[in-house]
Amino acid sequence: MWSIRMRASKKSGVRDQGSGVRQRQREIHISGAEGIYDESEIRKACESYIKRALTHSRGKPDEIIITIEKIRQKPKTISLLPVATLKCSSPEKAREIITQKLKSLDISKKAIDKGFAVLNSKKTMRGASLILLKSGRRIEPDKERGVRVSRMGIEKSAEKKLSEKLSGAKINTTRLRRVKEALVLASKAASCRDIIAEVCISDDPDYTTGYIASKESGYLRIPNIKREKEMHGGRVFFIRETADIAGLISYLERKPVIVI
Ligand code: PML
Repeated sequence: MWSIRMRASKKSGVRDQGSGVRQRQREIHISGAEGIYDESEIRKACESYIKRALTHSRGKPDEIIITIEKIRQKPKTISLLPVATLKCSSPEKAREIITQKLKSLDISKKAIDKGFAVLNSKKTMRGASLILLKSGRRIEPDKERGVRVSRMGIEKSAEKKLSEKLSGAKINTTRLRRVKEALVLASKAASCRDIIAEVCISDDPDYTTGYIASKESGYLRIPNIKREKEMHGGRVFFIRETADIAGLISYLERKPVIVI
């Protein structure tokens, strides 16, 4: 089996007033995606990732990186979180729902406020922020990049069953792929003992449904979590204070996991 990962970005340059020479460049995240595939699927998966990178509503990238890597370790098998879609009419209401859920999981106000600051920031990260659930301290080693949840996929028959279930729940075909990918990612994260909850807002300006996920309540989709055309978004994990941080990051980034 092979892990295929794509990330697309563009540089924003700041020019020196006098010389016109580019001084400082910031990488702006455009799009990212990944999965675990059989060798026979590599070409098709790459074509689809390239198309996705070139047609993203966050703009045109000037760099697309595709990594195709053979998985040597036996993947850990996990199950999917249960999915439900909540009723929510505005970002303000979404914030109330999320705050209440996070408080019920014993996550402090300080940590919740830190989470929303990351999710509402204009500086979107390509990975996730890790926030300690009491102190609210951010512990991801690189605050611009964050931690990317990686090396996860879904077994074919499980994917077919999931597609049928989501279609039956009136999630239309244009959303299906996105929901499946986010659900697989959230299920990998929730399988980690020290992750108590996750909140995600898409950084896609055309996509306004987000979610909160936890082992206790599953994957709860939240419509209208942001307004259309807003560019902010991201992903935050609330972490147990006593977590083995290096072990947690290594699990999220490197451990191959397959949903069955
Ligand atoms: C993203 O890929 O932009 C994040 C999607 C989060 C929400 C997916 C859903 O509708 O459940």
